[in-house]
Amino acid sequence: MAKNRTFTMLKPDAVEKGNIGGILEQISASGFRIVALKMTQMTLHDAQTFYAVHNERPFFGELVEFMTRGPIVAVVLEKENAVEDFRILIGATNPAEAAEGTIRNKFATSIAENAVHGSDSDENAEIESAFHFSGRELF
Ligand code: FUP
Repeated sequence: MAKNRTFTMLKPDAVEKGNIGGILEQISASGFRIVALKMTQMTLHDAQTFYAVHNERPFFGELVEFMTRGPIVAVVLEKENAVEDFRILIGATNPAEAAEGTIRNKFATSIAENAVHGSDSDENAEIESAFHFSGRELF
């Protein structure tokens, strides 16, 4: 199977709790290669744009507030079957439903503060990667 890419963010809750190292360690140990990585803080406009697909949902305001309250770590990852395998590695959106040993099971506290993002398709991985990184930042 060909290698492909996915995009993740370690969210403000994960950064606040000092979990950057623990999460990146689990990602690397699971066979993902880091293609790009940066610590940054999303503006209100950034978060509204990144999550535009959810703008009619009741949780949109809280989501945008949460995602802008502190720095995040944006990462592009490469692996065979990257998108699907990364979704398995992070577990269900709600950590109460996330399988034992998944990143959200270990590091998330609620459906809103769920530690990590993971792209849900190859197409969105490309869009989300381009949102945070220029071509020269991808290695
Ligand atoms: P996921 O793809 O697992 O990140 O989940 P979604 O795309 O469905 O949701 C995106 C983000 O919206 C979640 F990471 C957290 C937030 N969210 C809520 O705060 N409440 C909900 O009921 C659903 C999602």
